Amino acid sequence: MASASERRKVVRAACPHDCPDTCAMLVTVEDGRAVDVRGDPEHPFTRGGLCVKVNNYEQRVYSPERLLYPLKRSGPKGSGQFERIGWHEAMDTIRRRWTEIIDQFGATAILPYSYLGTEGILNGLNVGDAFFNKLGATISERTFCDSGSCTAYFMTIGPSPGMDPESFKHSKYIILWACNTISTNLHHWPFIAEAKNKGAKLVVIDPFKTRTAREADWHIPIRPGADAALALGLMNVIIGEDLVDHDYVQNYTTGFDELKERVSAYPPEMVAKITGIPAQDIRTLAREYATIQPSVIRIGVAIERHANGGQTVRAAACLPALVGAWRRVGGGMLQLPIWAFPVKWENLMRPDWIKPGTRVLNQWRLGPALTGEEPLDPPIKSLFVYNSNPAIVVPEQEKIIQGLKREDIFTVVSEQFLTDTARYADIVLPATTQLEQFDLMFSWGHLYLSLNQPAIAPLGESVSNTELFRRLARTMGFDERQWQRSDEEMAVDALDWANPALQGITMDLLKEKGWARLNVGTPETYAPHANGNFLTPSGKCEFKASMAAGGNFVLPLFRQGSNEFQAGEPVDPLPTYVLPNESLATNARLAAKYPLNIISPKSHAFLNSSYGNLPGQLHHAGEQFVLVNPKDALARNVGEGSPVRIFNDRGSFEAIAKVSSDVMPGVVVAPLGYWRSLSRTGATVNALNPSAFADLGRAPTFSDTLVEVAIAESAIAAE
Ligand SMILES: Nc1nc2c(c(=O)[nH]1)N[C@H]1C(S)=C(S)[C@@H](COP(=O)(O)OP(=O)(O)OC[C@H]3O[C@@H](n4cnc5c(=O)[nH]c(N)nc54)[C@H](O)[C@@H]3O)O[C@H]1N2
Ligand SMILES: Nc1nc2c(c(=O)[nH]1)N[C@H]1C(S)=C(S)[C@@H](COP(=O)(O)OP(=O)(O)OC[C@H]3O[C@@H](n4cnc5c(=O)[nH]c(N)nc54)[C@H](O)[C@@H]3O)O[C@H]1N2
Ligand SMILES: [Mo]
Repeated sequence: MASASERRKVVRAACPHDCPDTCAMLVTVEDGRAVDVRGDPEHPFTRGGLCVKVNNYEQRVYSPERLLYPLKRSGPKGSGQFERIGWHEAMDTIRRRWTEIIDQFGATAILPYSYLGTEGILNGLNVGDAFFNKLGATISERTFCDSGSCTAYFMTIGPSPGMDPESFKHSKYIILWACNTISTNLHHWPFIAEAKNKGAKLVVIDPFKTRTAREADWHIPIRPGADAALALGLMNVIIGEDLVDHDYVQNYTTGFDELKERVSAYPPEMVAKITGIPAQDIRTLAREYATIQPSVIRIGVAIERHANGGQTVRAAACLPALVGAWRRVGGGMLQLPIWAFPVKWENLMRPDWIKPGTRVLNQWRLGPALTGEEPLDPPIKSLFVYNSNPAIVVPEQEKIIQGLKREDIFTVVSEQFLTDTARYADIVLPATTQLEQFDLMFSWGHLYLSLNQPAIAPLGESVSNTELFRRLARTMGFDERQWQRSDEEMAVDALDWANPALQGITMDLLKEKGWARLNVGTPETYAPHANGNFLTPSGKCEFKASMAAGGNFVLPLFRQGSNEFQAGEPVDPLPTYVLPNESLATNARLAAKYPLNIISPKSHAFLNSSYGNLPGQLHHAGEQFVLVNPKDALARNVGEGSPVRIFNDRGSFEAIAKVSSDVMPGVVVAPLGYWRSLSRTGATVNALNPSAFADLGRAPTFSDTLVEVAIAESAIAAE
């Protein structure tokens, strides 16, 4: 008989989600079944906490809705009718269909589509790249998240981790800019709260009074997309009132004189008109930010989501150098500390296998690409989706659904659940959850490397993504070493173990402890740019960006190693403000028809669209809703709880109105993540969003969307 310790064990794991926190988890397993998932109290950043999504992760794992076997479609696309098949038949069908397509149209007729359903280094962003590069498929340019911000940040500061998130406890002035920390980066909050308790001032800049904004000393509502104007206005005051750290600027920056001239065009009175923030508040914010040191700016991902998103990050990234905030621990800027992790991305992606001239398709264009609206030669004949749910997270939702319905597109989806995308698949392949797989985890919100060890055996016939691509490679006759390695061998190959950041960290240590802090100094000492050392071409913080001369670009990480600058897309080398694509000033006719600006931030209870089908999180989130300011509600006869239709020329969806002055007039808020199949009219917020690119890094423009709100017809009919 097995002893009690054999029957019951605690396994060290790490949260798989695309979230900055990458929590250390402890999984209790009894008789091969995970009975409890909790945070590891010893982890210095996540400190034993999880969140409303992952507290009961075992319910996700054992959900009766989990996909456990390969399926083939047995009804019309989208009907959700499938029948169980074996892996052999699934792989055989894929091989047959792909071979036909490749013979007739060439391999670029196959479009892989993925993002960060799991964030693991092995099973995450790049897990399929080597396979699809070998196959010669179209390259998916994945600019889902922070791509514009990264381009801008690289141009200004370079691939620096920036400030240690834990050093926020030493900050005296904290600006959370388009970032809802308490919902989207919860484990960072205690460090901010500690600073606040020691007297630091917390400022939140957001059109909407979020959970985080409620806790701030000062919430500054701003019109969506106006942030660059604010940053330029702050610099106007800082330079005009001589609050500049001249010594820092002289030694560690480039382009001050040009910046000075540029910002002279943004006096507070003018910026007030653009942003909706009173001129006096702009002056106060500039003075406090410049003089209360160390000050820090934390930018959220949402800051990039409009026509001017990249230049907004450029402008914000100039501020800390201008006032010398980088000099002290607790000062500077936090974007993504991911750049501290020495991952050998090329080893995962194998860009060396990309055939010259292979077509690249940006992921925001999925709808037009599938419907044929975007002329493609060859057209897309097969779609292979893993780690993503494009039917919900990608704009122009109606076009995506139309495209997914096409009988002539062979669609395969690897998933844990029958998502709104998977419903349209010809073949569905079951994927493991984090408790059933091995992975190594970076973080984009702290400086700890984690190891996720499998706690239980895969459920049903589900397989990890690494195993999925081993099987596909075998099916297609690829026999390179790439697919003959075990997960652990892959992990060894995935990191640059000789890099100083990994000094003292070994696989054995990770196995024993679960995680290790990168060797980059401590939160008490880490001040990466106290003496400049920026990672730009000049080694300085480039107010005037030398990289702008090459044009717009997307980081190699998001487009698999080919980092050509995009000729013909000139970039202003100085931070600048340009009008949103959709606004009164840019298109008065559009604004007359659709006067409200919709924003679609993250839901507190979902993780993008993950958990949007699970009862606990659905209960927490409530029915799909839209927040409307009382003035806008009154003008439309909309009351609290009214069913409303939110619409523009691209589409519409229905939701329950919540009337609240938490949102500024002229703006409505509809959180991301609700499922179409569980919504009132089979549509969610991305039915309204455009697939237009922002100015840098081909980032999305979710916050640059005009709509109108009206009482839903169903509600009128019921009266
Ligand atoms: N609970 C939860 N946590 C998550 C996620 C989730 O879905 N749910 N998703 C994860 C992922 S993938 C990401 S990228 C991060 C994102 O996390 P955040 O960076 O916090 O992004 P959002 O929640 O989308 O938006 C943050 C805030 O920006 C505001 N905002 C929108 N447009 C503008 C604008 O133009 N200007 C300004 N100043 N503010 C604006 C919104 O009102 C919102 O409150 O969260 C991660 N964590
Ligand atoms: N309107 C609007 N749209 C947005 C955003 C917004 O704020 N507003 N945010 C954007 C941002 S920042 C992001 S990051 C994207 C996120 O977009 P996605 O990365 O597509 O995020 P999810 O919706 O969570 O879909 C991930 C899917 O992967 C599945 N999955 C999880 N683990 C595995 C695995 O191991 N294997 C396989 N095969 N599948 C797995 C999950 O079940 C889930 O269905 O959305 C973007 N879209
Ligand atoms: Mo994201």
